[in-house]
Amino acid sequence: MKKSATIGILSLAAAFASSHASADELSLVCSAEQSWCDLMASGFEAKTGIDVAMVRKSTGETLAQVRAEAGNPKIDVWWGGTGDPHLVAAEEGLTQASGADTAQLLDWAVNMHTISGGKTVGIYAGALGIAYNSEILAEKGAQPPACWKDLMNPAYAGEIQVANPNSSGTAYTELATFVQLFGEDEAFRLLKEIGKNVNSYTKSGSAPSKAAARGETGISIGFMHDMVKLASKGFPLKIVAPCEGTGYEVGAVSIIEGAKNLDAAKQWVEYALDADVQSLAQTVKSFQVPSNSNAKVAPESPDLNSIKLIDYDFATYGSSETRGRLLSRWDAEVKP
Ligand code: S7P
Repeated sequence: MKKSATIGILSLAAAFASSHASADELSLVCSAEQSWCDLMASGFEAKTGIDVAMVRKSTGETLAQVRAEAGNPKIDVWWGGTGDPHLVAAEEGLTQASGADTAQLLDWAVNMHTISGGKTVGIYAGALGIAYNSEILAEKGAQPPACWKDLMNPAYAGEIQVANPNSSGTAYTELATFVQLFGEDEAFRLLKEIGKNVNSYTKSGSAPSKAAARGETGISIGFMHDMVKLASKGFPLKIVAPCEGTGYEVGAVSIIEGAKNLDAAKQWVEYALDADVQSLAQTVKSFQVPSNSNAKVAPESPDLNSIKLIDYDFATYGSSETRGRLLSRWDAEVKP
């Protein structure tokens, strides 16, 4: 055989091999905190012998990737991140039924499974809140906020940080929460007013509270469990459950439509819903409430029963039309 033909066959074989990944691999995008992502991936590898290739991405960014790769996905499983974009992916046919066993799961986790026709399922929950750096506000002589509407106070000029809802599931939860609490037009008016005090719209939802902890900004909006994690490390961060009430997330896991490692992906979903696996989250200071009713809840986890939570409408705010419309409006009216 001529040398050029041999090279051709070898490269065809290599191309075939790369498009038919072996059964002991799993390609994962993780939208939770890096330390929890790493713990989950290494635990799965140890348990199953399946190699996990993982990247960490924010929730909105992951949805954009899954949309861009529709028909030829590079990802098998999307684990973590707020549930609304997982529901959007399900509605758009970008994810598939996982056959998840929901028998031990709490109602809010099963709800995601039901709404999506079995294409996503809840793995944890957490409430949205406000954090402030007590040293910074004291230096400025500013009173701490107690309500969402307090964030319009000119005393906080340049002191508020929050993520961009296009890339961040956390910030989309905030946008959807405002619309559900105040009505759409009033929500956008408030977000625009608060925007006058915002110093930066970050890509990732947990970045603002990290910045507040380090003293780079006075106030952040984000998930309370991320704030608790930082406060438990000794940062001067105080956490506020807003007086008007607040929204919450149900973090989710989904298998991508056309996943090349479907069997491994289904094993991941089973693993992610396991009570013992979920109980390990607190060892890396991830303090969300686990979805398996037999998993251990960390003493540090914000108690969702004692926070004034809205009845978050996941079917509506996790729909492709509503998310797209609210993000376009945010771009037109709030984005600097
Ligand atoms: O840090 C954990 C967490 O708050 O991050 C997820 C979040 O959606 C991912 O960050 P983005 O806001 O950047 O998308 C939450 O699901 C999770 O609780």
